Amino acid sequence: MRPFVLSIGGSDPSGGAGIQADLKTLHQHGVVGGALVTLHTVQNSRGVTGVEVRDIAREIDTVFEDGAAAAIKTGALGSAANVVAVAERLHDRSVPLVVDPVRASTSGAVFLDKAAWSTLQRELLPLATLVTPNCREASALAGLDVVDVKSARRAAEVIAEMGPTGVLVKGGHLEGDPIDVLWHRGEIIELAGTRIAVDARGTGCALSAAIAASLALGVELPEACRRAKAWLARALEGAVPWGKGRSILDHHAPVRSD
Ligand code: PXL
Repeated sequence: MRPFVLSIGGSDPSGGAGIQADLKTLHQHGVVGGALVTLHTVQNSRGVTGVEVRDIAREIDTVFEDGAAAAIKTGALGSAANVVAVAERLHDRSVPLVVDPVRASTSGAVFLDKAAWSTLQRELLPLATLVTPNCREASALAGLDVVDVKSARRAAEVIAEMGPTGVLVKGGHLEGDPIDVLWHRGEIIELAGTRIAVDARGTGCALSAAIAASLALGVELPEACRRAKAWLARALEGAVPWGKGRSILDHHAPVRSD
């Protein structure tokens, strides 16, 4: 039976990021996706121009009183209350939890204010199987500037002290070919990639959803990260230039286990 994976995040009506990207990614990876909307964005390929946050506590309860998830992924949570609502209900660490610590859109719309960001750091990160910050988010979490692989490694170690089982500092915003740094159970693994010169939205959403899908299917964390990164490269290569701004990933890109 296909496992159920729940994405908890924001809605992007134009289909590039957020729960829409997650659902397509989950489906492509062969799991059954569910999606719980924390906030609505007003958004197109050129950026986010509005954010409307919702309360999600009752919706999480209603989903989980009925059935279980084999993995959970969080994206933009919108408020400290939503962070707490998730943390209070996900303290069962036997279910893999992938936390994409989304703080703001590339275009600058804020999804978590300063207080909510601290709440996420304090309440949710210790519960995570994996947290997937980009360089900016890793810098904010670790309190140091992530500018190269060396500082990314250091940031991963500092974030690991907050309690997650794994930390993936994504190197997409660094110079040169993107090297992601994975800290897992005390070990650091560098995941090398080739830069693909495509400007697409929702790469972090798709990567973390792909990892959550693999974890739900029983793949070990380092291998889940490797497969997700390789799939994301193919999704970038086939990205669809829709609208006047940044492209939409090819969520139909083939998933491979080699
Ligand atoms: O890529 C981060 C992100 C996550 N979730 C939603 C978004 C964005 C970026 O714009 O809109 C809903």
